[in-house]
Amino acid sequence: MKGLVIKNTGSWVTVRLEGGSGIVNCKMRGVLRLKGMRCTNPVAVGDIVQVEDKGGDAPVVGAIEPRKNYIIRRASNLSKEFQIIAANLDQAVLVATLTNPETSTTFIDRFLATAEAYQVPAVLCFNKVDLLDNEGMRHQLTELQTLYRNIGYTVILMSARTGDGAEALREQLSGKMSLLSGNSGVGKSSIINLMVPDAHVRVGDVSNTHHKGMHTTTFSEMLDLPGGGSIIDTPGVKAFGTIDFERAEVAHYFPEIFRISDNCRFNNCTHTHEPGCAVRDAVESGEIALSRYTSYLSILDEDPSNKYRKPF
Ligand SMILES: Nc1nc2c(ncn2[C@@H]2O[C@H](COP(=O)(O)OP(=O)(O)OP(=O)(O)O)[C@@H](O)[C@H]2O)c(=O)[nH]1
Ligand SMILES: [Mg+2]
Ligand SMILES: [Zn+2]
Repeated sequence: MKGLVIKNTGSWVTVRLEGGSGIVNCKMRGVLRLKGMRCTNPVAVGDIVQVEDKGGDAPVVGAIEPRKNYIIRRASNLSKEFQIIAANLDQAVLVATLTNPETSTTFIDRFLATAEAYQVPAVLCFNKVDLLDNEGMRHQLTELQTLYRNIGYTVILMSARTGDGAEALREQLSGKMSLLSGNSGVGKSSIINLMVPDAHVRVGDVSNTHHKGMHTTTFSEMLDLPGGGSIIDTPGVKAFGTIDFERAEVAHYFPEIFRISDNCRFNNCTHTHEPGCAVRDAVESGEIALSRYTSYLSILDEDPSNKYRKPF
């Protein structure tokens, strides 16, 4: 039997069988642990898998069909473990907030670079715009919106609380398989509940003292949108460690840096110290945002022992 993985709790995988033959909870089989790969979840939501029912206490997940694409992250800069966030996506939506919690531009850029590397179209969704109660913050949001739109990304501004801007997101999601990712507490589950009225997924608080989320969502789950398409809720992540980036490739995943690097004197320029570097000139003149260049450097600086070749 073949089916689509719609939920993964770690110990159990929920599969929707092909041809409307129902939903089954499956166990993972040990051999699916990838050899030599410290992957915390060999099967991800969005995977197409074979389900084998050999009459044990529960069916097991057998083979995984080759993936069209996936989004992957390392748990932190130091961790050697990685996690496939979701597979077979039409787009990856990063939910970010300027406050309660504050999403760092490094986090945003690492996510976007990963989406570029794995060829998943990325959308940036700034939630909680209702909390931007002063001119300074609204200005900051406008700047970020302009920055990312100019690079070429779709940027949506919204509030899951007031419903402002939700229509733009609804249109963006329509008919597609989308992942929602982001820090804990940015409102991923709140957005799901807005987009899928009968979803009733659990929503948590943001702590008053640290303005951080409480890691309310603990497993990934796919929900169907009323107008067609589906959306994947995921647990909030603290950091977005990149995987499988060769030093020379990193610039390819920052579209505006890559465009300008054509004009660098050396064609193997890393844009760190070389003379005649058009990228550093563009950072100086403000044509490339310093925040983007800083994120670029932060990926270059990652521990090379954390590099893996694409495992799949
Ligand atoms: N003011 C405001 N609060 C929001 C908005 N969206 C969500 N919240 C609140 O933010 C808190 C966290 O929301 P969740 O939807 O649980 O966030 P999450 O991203 O799913 O968090 P994790 O599951 O922990 O990753 C809740 O108290 C929500 O009510 C918004 O647009 N504006
Ligand atoms: Mg959640
Ligand atoms: Zn250069």
